[in-house]
Amino acid sequence: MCYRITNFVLFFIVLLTMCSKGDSPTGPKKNTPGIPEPEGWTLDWNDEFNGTSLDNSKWEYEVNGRGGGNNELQYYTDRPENLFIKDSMLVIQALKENYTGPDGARNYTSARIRTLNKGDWKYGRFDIRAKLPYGQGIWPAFWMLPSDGVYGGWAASGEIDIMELLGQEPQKVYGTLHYGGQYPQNTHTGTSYSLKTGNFAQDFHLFTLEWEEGEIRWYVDGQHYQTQTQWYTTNGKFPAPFNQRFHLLLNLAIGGNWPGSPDKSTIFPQQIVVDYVRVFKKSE
Ligand SMILES: [Ca+2]
Repeated sequence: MCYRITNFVLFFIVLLTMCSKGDSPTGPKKNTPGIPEPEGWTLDWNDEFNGTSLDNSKWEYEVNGRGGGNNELQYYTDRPENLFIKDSMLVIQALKENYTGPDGARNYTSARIRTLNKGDWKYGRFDIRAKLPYGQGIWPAFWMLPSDGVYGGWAASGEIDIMELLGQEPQKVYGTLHYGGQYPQNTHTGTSYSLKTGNFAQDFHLFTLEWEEGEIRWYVDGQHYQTQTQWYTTNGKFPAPFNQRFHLLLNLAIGGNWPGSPDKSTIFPQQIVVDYVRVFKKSE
């Protein structure tokens, strides 16, 4: 009897502990338990990349050789050569190789993934811990596009760039908003953050975007470097277009209008290594 009571009490303690982590012990596990939450924010979605392959319930590959609207040189594939999970890290790998697909022949391959209709958020905090590639013509990006496009074609419905880096300046990252009218009536505003020593290819860094109604903030390693509160769209009132659902994109572009092409100095392969992607909602 005594033994059974002890067991019963133990069972309740275990049950209470499990419940206090926010997951029902029998229900579906939405998030990885034990993820630390920044003050004022509650975990809503995350990928720690603990599996053996990309989680298709969270991500979708974008396979094409169309150049991303920027005359980029890569063919994005869904092959393990270009994207794999290793040591609880997501690796997006750009290769210099001849590759031919339905969109034609390209001299580089890479990968681009998104959370469209699997992870879509209006407001939130987005944390991405990653090590970035380097070299002339190398262009990694963590960014967001509108999931519904209610204000019209790019960039009337907006674009939020959490982090972009040009590999020829591997110590500097950019945070940018694109908005205004549909191309070519669009505009953009943003700024950059530079490391005082070293570069983003040498070690992991935390890239954070905090998006609230009427205000968007950018951080690197918890250091705030930009706030934007002014934008517009020709097809809606402020805070449009940044008052609708957006989804995440991670990609490693090669070449294109902004970075220019790789040259003899560029070393391949190049990798983005992502430790985790975590999305938080403002705590009630
Ligand atoms: Ca991880």
